[in-house]
Amino acid sequence: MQPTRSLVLEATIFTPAQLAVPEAPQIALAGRSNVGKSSLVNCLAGRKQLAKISSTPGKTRSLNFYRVEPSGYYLVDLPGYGYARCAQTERQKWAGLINSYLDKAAGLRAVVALLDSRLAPQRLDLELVAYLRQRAIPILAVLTKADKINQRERSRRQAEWRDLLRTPESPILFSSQTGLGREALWARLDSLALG
Ligand SMILES: Nc1nc2c(ncn2[C@@H]2O[C@H](COP(=O)(O)OP(=O)(O)OP(=O)(O)O)[C@@H](O)[C@H]2O)c(=O)[nH]1
Ligand SMILES: [Mg+2]
Repeated sequence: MQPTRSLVLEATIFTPAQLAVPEAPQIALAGRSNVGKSSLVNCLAGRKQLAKISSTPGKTRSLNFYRVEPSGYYLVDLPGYGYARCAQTERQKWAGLINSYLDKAAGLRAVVALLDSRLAPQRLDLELVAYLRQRAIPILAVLTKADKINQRERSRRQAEWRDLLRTPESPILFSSQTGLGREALWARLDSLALG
């Protein structure tokens, strides 16, 4: 039987000054704006409105702490980066918030890198991977919006990312629309956070 889990939004943070990082294990979610991060959180939670979704990219400007019940670890939704129309000052604010989180997050076990399965690896994705590597943070790759592509494209994209990440493990194919990959992702999150 599949375990029941729920997500409880515990804190929403807009500035480094507001940031109090819990001691419990944490897994952060990162990805380009519009990649489907909020939809993935809602899909994991089995709730439509937990994380706000909009058709306007760059909606999530805050850092959101979701407590996983009953295990007690956290999923931390990092603000989407690289929104084209976002001003330089906004980008600096983004970097400031993320950096201060990563500096304080002693319990951080991994970052889930959300990658759009429809697109070839983007410059910003590669920058994220390089950044996490540099900080020696384990990466779990998840290919979003997999309902939009066929099986052949899925396999090709997985292989592409395996090569880029130099890991034997394939990225998880995920769709918030169909629930594809939901249980596989929960199992990986549990094992990274608790294992
Ligand atoms: N077909 C399909 N569309 C999706 C999926 N996930 C997200 N979308 C759509 O992609 C758009 C962006 O989704 P969000 O979940 O808001 O993306 P986000 O990464 O949180 O975006 P920001 O917070 O704005 O940076 C929305 O129009 C979603 O409906 C998916 O699995 N399949
Ligand atoms: Mg969002």
